[in-house]
Amino acid sequence: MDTGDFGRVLVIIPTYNERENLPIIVGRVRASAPSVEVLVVDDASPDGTGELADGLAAEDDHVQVLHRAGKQGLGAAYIAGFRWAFDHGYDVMVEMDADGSHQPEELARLLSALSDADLVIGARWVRGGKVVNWPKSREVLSRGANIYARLMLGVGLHDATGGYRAYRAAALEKIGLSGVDSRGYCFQIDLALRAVRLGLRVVEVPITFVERTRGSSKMSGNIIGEAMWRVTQWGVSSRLNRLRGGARP
Ligand SMILES: Nc1nc2c(ncn2[C@@H]2O[C@H](COP(=O)(O)OP(=O)(O)OP(=O)(O)O)[C@@H](O)[C@H]2O)c(=O)[nH]1
Ligand SMILES: [Mg+2]
Repeated sequence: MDTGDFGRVLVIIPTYNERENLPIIVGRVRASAPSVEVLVVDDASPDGTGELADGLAAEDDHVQVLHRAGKQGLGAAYIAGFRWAFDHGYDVMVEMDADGSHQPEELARLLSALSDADLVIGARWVRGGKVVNWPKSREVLSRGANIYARLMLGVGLHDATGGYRAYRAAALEKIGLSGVDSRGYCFQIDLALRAVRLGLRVVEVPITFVERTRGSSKMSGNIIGEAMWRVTQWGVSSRLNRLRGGARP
């Protein structure tokens, strides 16, 4: 299978202060999947990542850049990227972090799973999935968040927070982006939940997630808090709806 079998594939890479990582990740995507195109969505990174991205785009017609005015979170950056992809007629949208955690060399496997799916999630917490260089505390946090989301939301996913994904454009269109306002991590849970509830085919494939070795993490207490709070709200409201005999939201 070639990555071109799915039509036009766009890999969206959100960046905030990823100067050291961006050229490496873009180079790896271009080398391992030459037919796919790349969109960097930069939120006016103070370290000059946006200008660096412009330089990469000037040298390579498969690389483009969307500049945003300021840091507004991962979810908002992806929504802007998805909208741009719709406007430019792409068939598949891929989410990938800039920091090397999501390996471009595994993209072909994600895309091949898309032949029988609407959304493919690269998963760590499934058989064959791995995490390299994570401290125990991060593993506990991620596994715990996923167990909590599974219990609270009743979706059978093992890595609903995973951010290495491939969406068919038609699936994203069905999900609709206008009502999504999750900003941090819980953006990933939000979209997975919407996809499952719409009856879309969501498939998890094992990946090896590699912790960043350059630049700094944007994870924060706020991001964890937002995810906890929203997952709890979604879980409680769907239970209340079921009790009332109504449809799920
Ligand atoms: N455009 C944009 N990108 C962001 C924002 N926050 C994070 N990112 C990018 O989103 C990706 C994931 O962020 P990370 O800092 O790696 O977060 P993480 O993977 O949860 O944390 P680590 O595991 O510690 O790396 C990276 O490419 C970031 O540069 C934001 O507000 N705007
Ligand atoms: Mg990361």
